[in-house]
Amino acid sequence: PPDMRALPETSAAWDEAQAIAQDLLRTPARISAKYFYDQRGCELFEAITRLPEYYPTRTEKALLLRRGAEIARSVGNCTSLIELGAGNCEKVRLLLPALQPQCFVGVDIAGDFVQGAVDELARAFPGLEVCAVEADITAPVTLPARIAREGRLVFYPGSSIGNFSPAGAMTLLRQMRALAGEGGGLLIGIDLPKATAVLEAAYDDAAGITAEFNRNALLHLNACLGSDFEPAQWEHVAFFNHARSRIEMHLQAREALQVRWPGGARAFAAGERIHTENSYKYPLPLFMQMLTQAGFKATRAWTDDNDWFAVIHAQA
Ligand code: AVI
Repeated sequence: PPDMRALPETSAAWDEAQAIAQDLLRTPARISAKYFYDQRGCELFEAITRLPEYYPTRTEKALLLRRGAEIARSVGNCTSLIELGAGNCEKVRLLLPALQPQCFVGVDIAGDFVQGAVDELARAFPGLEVCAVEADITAPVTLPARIAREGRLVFYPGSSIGNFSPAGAMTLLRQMRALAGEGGGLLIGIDLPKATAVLEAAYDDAAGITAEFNRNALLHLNACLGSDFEPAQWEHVAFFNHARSRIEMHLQAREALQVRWPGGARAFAAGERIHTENSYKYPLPLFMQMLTQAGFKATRAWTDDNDWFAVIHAQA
């Protein structure tokens, strides 16, 4: 029987549990991609970024380093650099020497974590003012009043924009345009379409880390919902959906099974799937159009020699 001690204790936790249950009861069932990122999930994602098959992180880092001077020239005056989903603030270290902003603002849903990271950044870059803002970047972000309106560069690396639906991505781009303000800009990393084998290997690595990352969402759900998912009963499935230009990740039931939680249950047939993530791969010209539609003006893009990944500067 489900463990009733796992019943949510606060009304926010109760609402969250309701939303999770609703998604599990859909056909096909789905889990919001945000459930990947509990403590273990963040560790697994870091391990993914170091996998030989997962090219985006190292390709983007190499681009930021190699093109730093050109990026800085394109950006011009940068008073404050504002990173969305800053996490450990690792990537911005590559940009700071070239951009030389007065101030760095790290925005992340994990407030304590990003505070620690910006403090460390301040030690590594004496003279740099730093500020941590705890916020969910999918809603409009408000910065402390002391962050100047002029000369803002919003930084959104990692091709995380690809994990939103195209409509969600447009909403986010418009919010970034508002945050950057008149005369500001956006520096964003996007993953590009490429050979299916390269894409699929990046999301189904030989060491099985991405599979573990995918299955870990079930353990996170057990913690939030009090459900009794058995990760071993689920197979990791990742493929490129050509028609929608996206990697899809699913969890597929290895056998007929039932999942229970306080107040609900769902039966899964053998082979039935739960959709856990999309990762859109926008062709560069299409993404440039999206930026224009979101209200950005001139855009400049840098890609690696394989044209696998792009870093784009768009003026607000
Ligand atoms: C965070 N995000 C950009 C990753 C991606 O590539 O879509 C998440 C990920 N999922 C599986 N591997 C990595």
